[in-house]
Amino acid sequence: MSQKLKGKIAQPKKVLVLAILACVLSFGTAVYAQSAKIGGLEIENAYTRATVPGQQVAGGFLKIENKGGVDQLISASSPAAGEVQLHEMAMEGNVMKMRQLKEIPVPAGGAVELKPGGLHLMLMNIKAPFTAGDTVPVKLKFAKAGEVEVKFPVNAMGGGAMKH
Ligand SMILES: [Cu+2]
Repeated sequence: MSQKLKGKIAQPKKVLVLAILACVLSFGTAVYAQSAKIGGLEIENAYTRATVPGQQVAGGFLKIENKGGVDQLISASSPAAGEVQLHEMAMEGNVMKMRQLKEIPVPAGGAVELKPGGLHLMLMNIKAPFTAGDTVPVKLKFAKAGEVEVKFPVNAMGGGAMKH
């Protein structure tokens, strides 16, 4: 990923995190369980985005912190989607392209962030539109730590999330 692209992404991401935080605070605790733990792994700031009718795919974003040894995210699934793929978005020349990955490495004692414009989950063939305020359960499978279900809050599209 080019430095130029990184710079562009950094700012909106901060705003988005604040928007999610605002949602969590105003809606209480139970519904917006956006973090989870398994073994030495901590999943944080998981979210997806509202879709429009007819939209077949949605991105899933999260941060994985690893206090243990090296691991790999090897698959994901959700009852809300026909299939969940591991994707990477990167510039090829001046064209933004997505490609499917077999696994996403989680470095020992480090972290990996799935975020717009980079690594992400791709929820394919979603069964019903995602509505802001809903949550989408996604099961993540790690090579060593095993499986964990994370509830992804659905963020409003664009600036809509800010109204909370
Ligand atoms: Cu994708």
